[in-house]
Amino acid sequence: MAEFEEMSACETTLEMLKKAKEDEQETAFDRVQQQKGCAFGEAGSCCRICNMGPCRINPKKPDESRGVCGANMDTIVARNFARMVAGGSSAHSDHGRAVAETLIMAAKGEAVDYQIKDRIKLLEVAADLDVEIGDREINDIALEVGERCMAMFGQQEGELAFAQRAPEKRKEIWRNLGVFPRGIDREVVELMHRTHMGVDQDYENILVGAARTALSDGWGGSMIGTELQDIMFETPVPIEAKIDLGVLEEDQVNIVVHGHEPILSEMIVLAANLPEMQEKAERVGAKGINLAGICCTANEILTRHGIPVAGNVLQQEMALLTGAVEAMIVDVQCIYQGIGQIANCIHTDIITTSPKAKMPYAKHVEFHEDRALEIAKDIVSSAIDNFKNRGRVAIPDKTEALIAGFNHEYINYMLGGKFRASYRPLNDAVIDGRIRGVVGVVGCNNPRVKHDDIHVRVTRELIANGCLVVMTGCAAQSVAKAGLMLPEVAREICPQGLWEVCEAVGIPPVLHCGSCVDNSRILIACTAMVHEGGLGDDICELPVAGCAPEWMSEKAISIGEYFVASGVYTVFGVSWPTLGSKNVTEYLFERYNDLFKNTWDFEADPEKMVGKILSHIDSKREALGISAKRERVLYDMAMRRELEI
Ligand code: SF4
Ligand code: MSK
Repeated sequence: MAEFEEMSACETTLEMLKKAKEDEQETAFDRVQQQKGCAFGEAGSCCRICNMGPCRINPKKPDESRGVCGANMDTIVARNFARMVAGGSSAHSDHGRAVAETLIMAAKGEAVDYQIKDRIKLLEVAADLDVEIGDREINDIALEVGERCMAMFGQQEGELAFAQRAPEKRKEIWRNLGVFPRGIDREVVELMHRTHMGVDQDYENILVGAARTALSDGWGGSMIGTELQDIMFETPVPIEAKIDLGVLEEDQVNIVVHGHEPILSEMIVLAANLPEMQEKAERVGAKGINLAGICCTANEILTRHGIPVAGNVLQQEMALLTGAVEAMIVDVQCIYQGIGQIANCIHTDIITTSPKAKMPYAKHVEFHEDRALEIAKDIVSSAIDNFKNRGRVAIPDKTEALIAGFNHEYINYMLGGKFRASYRPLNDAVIDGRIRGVVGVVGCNNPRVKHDDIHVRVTRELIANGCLVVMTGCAAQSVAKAGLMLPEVAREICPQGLWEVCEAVGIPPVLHCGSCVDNSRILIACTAMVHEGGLGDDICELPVAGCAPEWMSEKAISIGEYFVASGVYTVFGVSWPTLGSKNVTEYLFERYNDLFKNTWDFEADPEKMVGKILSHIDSKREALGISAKRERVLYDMAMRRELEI
């Protein structure tokens, strides 16, 4: 095992890596050894956007050469970075668009398997979009909300409606810089145009443009995804569940959903629970149907239904290697082509469902919202039929419990109560030093670093230093597997102030807030902290930070960029894609501060990453005049009433 131990901090992953070797199966952990990387690509200094190239500039001698067109290192690096933002933004936003389309179909009665489950959220969103409520039918309101959201994609002028939710000072910054996002598609298209051969060749201008596109993701596409998913599938509330490969069941039909859009996975949940499907499973000799998730679609059905999570992105191949998965149903994003190769050697069916995402060695069953449940039943039924084809099964005997499903609405409720919903107690706990700061730890796994290890080390260190941590994506799953998403962890690891807050409210010190599009929930929570008062007038003044210690996806770069442009200091690990250009890197790491009042940063070492985050948080506390630990004041009812006035 020794050679494997450097690859992952996750016990079940190590177990399956050993099995992969015995079975002569290849995984991402093997392929990363074969792919040694390229110095030009790593520095961001390789350009292949026109056929005069590819052109490469030596990062060690950046001034000695240029591309055939004359593009210098700064232009090439900035264009590559901006194109990552455009790619990430387009993925989140196309997800948001699919959700808006489904809401419209549901409201029109054309997708009868979907309903409006969270009416309160619908009315809140309607109010933000200036949709008339009055005594209109709920479906009429939903239709107009869906159409307004859909219009945000094609909007050509004006300011994106959801971005109006940001603090006033932040919006002024965006207006003054000319980066207030217009339409979502427009921003992505414009950034692709600007970074086309022979267009924008001023690296500063390219990087300001990248911020506008990223903002159209965070305050646009991703936020549409999150809000409309809550409306159709309910806003999550804390729920207990299990995580890790041990959630797969030897005596049941195992179906794993993987990808991102809950439009599909919600229907699989429904279909798998139908009595007719359970009976069919029993007829083939199984004790039932066991549904589990991988990656962000797992987070969606975890936070709404408590469906167990088999693992994060680097465990998709591990789940198949158990030999216990009858079907892995995928839609879009983060799906390794490698799963097809493994599935080709075992009984598992990989079922692709989106016309946008097909792959070799997979069955394609196209998903259509107007026949959603019928198609989901067909898929579940075919998985049951596949149970008889199982070979040898080896499921790791390990799961971990977690509490998931936190978000702005629940923070508001749990801290303030149903009738006095408020961020006041959170802000007060930050002001009096019981909570040192709030840190978002988000993003993917990347086999170039030890799987899960950096997430867990960074998060553990942050809570040990009094920070409340909010998490999404695969990062959240890493930390949940390590047992840090349980309330009792607070007293074991956190300083007294933080554990007292956690125990008083009954929350873990690490809050699972959902999937990648749900990073928009963190923007809303930061804005609510500003609006509550006492912590400055803008997000950049809050003692908060963001990090993605094991990132790999373009989506992570888009998320980081919209966090920074929204005023959140953000540190990435693994490696940084602009190091070929000193100017571009300085612009993002230093001069963004003049523009957005906070910056990007890079730090691969987990201890140093935590050090940077804590010193940033402490500097913000200092600037707010709250660096000295204050006396704890216990509010009585009279004081609470006074606060409400
Ligand atoms: Fe080379 Fe310029 Fe073409 Fe890029 S755009 S490949 S630097 S010639
Ligand atoms: S799924 S984007 S690996 S977090 Fe959202 Fe995980 Fe990263 Fe995909």
